Amino acid sequence: MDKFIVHVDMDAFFASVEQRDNPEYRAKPVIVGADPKAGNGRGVVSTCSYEARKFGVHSAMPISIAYRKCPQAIYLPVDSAKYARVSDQVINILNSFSPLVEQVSIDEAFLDISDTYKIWGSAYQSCVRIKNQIKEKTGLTASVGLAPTKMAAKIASGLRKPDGLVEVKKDGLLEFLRPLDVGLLWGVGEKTKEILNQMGISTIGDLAKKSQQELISLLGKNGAWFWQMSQGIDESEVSVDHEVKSVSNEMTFEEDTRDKIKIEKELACLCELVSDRLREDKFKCRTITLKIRLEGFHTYTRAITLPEPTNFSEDLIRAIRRLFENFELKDKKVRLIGVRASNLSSADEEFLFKYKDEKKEEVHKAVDKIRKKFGRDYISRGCSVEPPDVISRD
Ligand code: TTP
Ligand code: MG
Repeated sequence: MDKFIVHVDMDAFFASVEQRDNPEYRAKPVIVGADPKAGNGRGVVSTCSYEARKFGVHSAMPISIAYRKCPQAIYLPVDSAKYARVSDQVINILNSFSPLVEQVSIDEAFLDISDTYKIWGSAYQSCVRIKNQIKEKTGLTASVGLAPTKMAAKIASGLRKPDGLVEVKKDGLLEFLRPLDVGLLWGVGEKTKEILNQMGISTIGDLAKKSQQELISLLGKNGAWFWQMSQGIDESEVSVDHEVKSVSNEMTFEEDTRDKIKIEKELACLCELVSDRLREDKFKCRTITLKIRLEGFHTYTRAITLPEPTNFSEDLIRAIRRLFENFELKDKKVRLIGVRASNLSSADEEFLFKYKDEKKEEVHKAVDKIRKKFGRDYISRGCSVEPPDVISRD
């Protein structure tokens, strides 16, 4: 049976919601993110309207640079609760087109409409309907890609933004992929792209001409995967239970700092936040990652994998301390720090023959109860006195 996969991506999502709600912002450059403080602000752009993109502003750009490029823009703070409500509305609409909907971010989802498209005539017509319903019910535009594979659908939705609809037919899949930049393939990051470019491979078509063996010897086991992708082979399914893969929190210092005690204290706070969230969602983690952004914007990550899964803050703190101690600051100041817990497993599973620290569990349960009742600042660990100002979580 032929597969019809749809990828939906809302256009300039946060900024479009703001333009919808404030007609005076429409057709103007709107930048949603940190406060620019007349060019001295810290933090980054979350997103911006297409009008602002013309000035070279984009997501994740430091807000101070965005201000330099487009001082006349309308700067707005992130209203996460509002965007989450709109996101739920969009997902509800998508659920009415197929039971197989996989939300991949706040404004993006895959649908498998292979079994349901006939209700609306054709797969293409189903996509037209999806776009129309989103427009009618939320007042916003979405870009949609329709293809026989997830990867092609995702690429297709990005090609004619905003308000795009691109269909890739099964027998046109290779032709569609051939001229595209090789960097669009899933898993090809900047480094791999550079290696490939050096070999004279700049398009997916160039890659498709190589043999699988050649790519494996060049890129290791990933080579096989890239080869498959370049041949249009992508059997990944739209998975309904989208798993949470990691829990993380990060914060930016008001002022760059090289004060190690201060940094360690904030790291401990972040570990507490992450471990609270793990326990709340009934997860344990094995891998803990430290993220450090230094002045000048170089960002580094260091990870450690523990022998046993945990969601105790003290285990996270111990691991992060070790990573931080071994990280050479080289006298540079730190701008941002983050803690990520990944390699998650369910905390509900009974590890029958494994070590289980019941005393610790009791303490953590008690702390969770107190925090639920009186707020999370009511009780904290000695090494993390002030909770940090958290700027992002995922
Ligand atoms: P995207 O879909 O990547 O971007 P977008 O919807 O703003 O624009 P596009 O038309 O290109 O799809 O991200 C969705 C939302 O997620 C975006 O509106 C804001 C938020 N976001 C961040 O907060 N930080 C980021 O670095 C990115 C990429 C997105
Ligand atoms: Mg989007």
